[in-house]
Amino acid sequence: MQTDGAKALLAGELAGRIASGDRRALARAITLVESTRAEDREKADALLATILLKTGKSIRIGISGAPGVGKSSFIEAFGLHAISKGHRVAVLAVDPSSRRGGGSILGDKTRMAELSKHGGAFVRPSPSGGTLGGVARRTAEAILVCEAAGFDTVMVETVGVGQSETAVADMTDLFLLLLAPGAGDELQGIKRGVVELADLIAVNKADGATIEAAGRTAADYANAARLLRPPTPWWQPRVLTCSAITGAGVAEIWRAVEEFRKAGGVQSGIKKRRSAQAKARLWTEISDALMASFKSDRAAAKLIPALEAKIDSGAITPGAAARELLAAFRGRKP
Ligand SMILES: Nc1nc2c(ncn2[C@@H]2O[C@H](COP(=O)(O)OP(=O)(O)OP(=O)(O)O)[C@@H](O)[C@H]2O)c(=O)[nH]1
Ligand SMILES: [Mg+2]
Repeated sequence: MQTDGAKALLAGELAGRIASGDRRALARAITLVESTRAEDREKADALLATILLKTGKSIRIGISGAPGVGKSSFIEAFGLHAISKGHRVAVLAVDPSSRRGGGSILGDKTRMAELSKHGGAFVRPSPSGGTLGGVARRTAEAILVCEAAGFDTVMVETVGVGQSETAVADMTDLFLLLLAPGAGDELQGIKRGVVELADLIAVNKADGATIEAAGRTAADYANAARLLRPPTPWWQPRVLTCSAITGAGVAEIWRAVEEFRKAGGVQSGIKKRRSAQAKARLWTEISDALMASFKSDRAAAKLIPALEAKIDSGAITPGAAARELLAAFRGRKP
């Protein structure tokens, strides 16, 4: 059993190596936060506590869309464009589906061939196994680790097959929905409500034989988007077209991201979003572990306001706060 001092020392060393740009340390740290072993969890919490003040400075972009719409190809083009503008790009994937044979991960690797090799990028395939909630929490923490490593742009790809879009929208600043030309959202397998989550909608494959269909699809969605209530009062969702293959429209989407970031900085719009997300995650942590009995425990309930305040001020992760509450709860049991 390691003492707290020894754990802090190890966390400090790993944090230092991450900050200095050590790729292997970054990969190791993400493996640590993804681990479900209790002893790794302690080390991960120590690491996250050490790096927390260095996190939060990136733009977090969630990218979703039906299978085959071109998410990975788009991220390759989009990520390379961002790098050409001087940014450093980390890509994380969330894949809660049962496709664990390695197929999609392998596919993503080959489709992001150039980005994966680029010195300004870090591409991490999805953690395998576990519930969506578990995968989502680990990805949220992996975002923090990437930020501590100096990545100023973090993209989270998820395949739109259920609740995963919501999970990704709940851990990012900007939710970008990719669509294919032609079909309406039901036909594309987009669940009701997902379009309403989007800050940006991009109709991909605006090239070759599908260029006109892409334009029509974008116009249809732009009309629909005007009728929707925007997810936030400070940003009106936009609909654009692009081609991951020719690169058309990619620069415009990046510009829209920059404008979103600017708008979200005014009156702390993005900060408020993150604050709401962090509080939501705190509660997911608790309910996953001990929902029913925990909710009736007064000793734990008393600690909640102070911990939420600490999350707000950036002093603690939602995960670490949840474990503190559970410890207080367990302390009351015989
Ligand atoms: N014409 C055209 N084809 C594209 C474009 N983007 C992607 N594709 C093709 O569409 C197919 C799927 O692309 P992916 O990037 O793997 O799509 P994905 O959404 O990541 O797929 P999953 O991860 O399996 O859900 C591939 O054959 C791509 O070459 C595009 O802009 N134009
Ligand atoms: Mg993909």
